[in-house]
Amino acid sequence: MELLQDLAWRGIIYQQTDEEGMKNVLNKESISLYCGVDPTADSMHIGHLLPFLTLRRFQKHGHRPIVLVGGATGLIGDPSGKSEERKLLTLETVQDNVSGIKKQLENIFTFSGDNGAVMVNNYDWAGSMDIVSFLRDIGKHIGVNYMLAKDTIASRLDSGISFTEFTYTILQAMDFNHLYQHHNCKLQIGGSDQWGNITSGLELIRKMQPEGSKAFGLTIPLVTKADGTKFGKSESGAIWLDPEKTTPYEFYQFWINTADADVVKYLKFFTFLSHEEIEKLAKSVEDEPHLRQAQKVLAEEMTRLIHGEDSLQQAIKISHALFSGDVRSLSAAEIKQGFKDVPSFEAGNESESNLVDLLVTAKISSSKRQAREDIANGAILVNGERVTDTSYTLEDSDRIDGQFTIIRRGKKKYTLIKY
Ligand code: 545
Repeated sequence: MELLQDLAWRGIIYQQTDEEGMKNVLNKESISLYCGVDPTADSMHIGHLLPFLTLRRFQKHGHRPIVLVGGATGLIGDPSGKSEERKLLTLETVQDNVSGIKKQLENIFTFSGDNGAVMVNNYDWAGSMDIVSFLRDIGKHIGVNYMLAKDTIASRLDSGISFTEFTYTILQAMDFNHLYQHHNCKLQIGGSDQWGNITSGLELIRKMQPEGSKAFGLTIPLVTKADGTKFGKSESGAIWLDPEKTTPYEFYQFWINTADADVVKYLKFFTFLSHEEIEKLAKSVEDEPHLRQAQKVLAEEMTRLIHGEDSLQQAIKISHALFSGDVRSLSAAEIKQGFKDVPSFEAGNESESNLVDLLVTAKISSSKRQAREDIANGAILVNGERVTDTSYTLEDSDRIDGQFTIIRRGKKKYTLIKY
């Protein structure tokens, strides 16, 4: 199926500058296209992912993706979607962030082969530009009226916007013009908040490039949830791509917990499954929602894409162990991931300890009497096994990998004992 038809089927196109023109170009040639990200954080989260996955769809159809990291624009700050002036980041912070984000993007693309992806940093051309050249060669082509009409600028005129942020859109325009000229880049894509910046680029290309030059812009819709809450957040905050910030297990769980009302849309947006596969899963959501087949496939595809096969298998293993209660099969590393948000207790290093005492000091049971009652009632599980002996003492063999004992009280209340 044609690329643009596929994108439309998936609901990935929000706005396009020239639909017919774009179609004609894609029908006859392989193009280069780009999407940028500013290193304003040390990791991307899943809210940033969609435009880059869309670049990859173009790559699968033979086009060349250019991934731009905004080493220069990150020092300025995009006013798009922000109701207040941003705080400037230091040069050092931005540089640190650049390396983290580059690594994440490198995982998503293939950089070798005929249409291998290219990574660029706008600091390489914008960082050393002098102010006189900027004002003479670039600024002269962009009308202030034109800029004031942009939503992202107009919406800030009352609350205030510095000249720095006001100028941001010209920097992004310069990038598009630079990539057009040096990489024959004909298309920029981005989230719907990037429309103003993308069209600034087209304006600059029109003014600076030879007559007949033609480039395009395409934006992607904001990902929404059927229940109206914000996409991409769990109770513990954003879902980051960095496994240190969001473990692969948490990442997997996030997708597993997708509502039936959203799951087909996310399969279309985020996965590279075929239409037939997605339609089959859609039917399964209708006919046998309790199986959560679509959620499982979504979680698998996404975790494999971002964290790789090994981390996916670990995430599945942790999920099964937590579901069945058979936590003994987990390694210390898996326990660390799976029990990240579970209350924990640092035990002293004595080699044996009385279970009743431990239940009280770790605040699992409210008193010794309660602890004995809990044990006798069969409410206490040590590493997944019920202990009903009130005189039980924990031994070295109760420490998984010498590091952890998992105590469960009742159906779900886990406490992680750390040594
Ligand atoms: C800079 C120079 C260019 C082209 C693009 C840019 C970046 C662009 C921008 N994009 C957003 C962004 O967020 C911060 C991420 C922190 C790790 O600000 N001006 O950098 C987001 N973008 C992805 C999508 C977006 C957008 O990275 O486009 O819409 C979110 O979905 O907000 O020459």
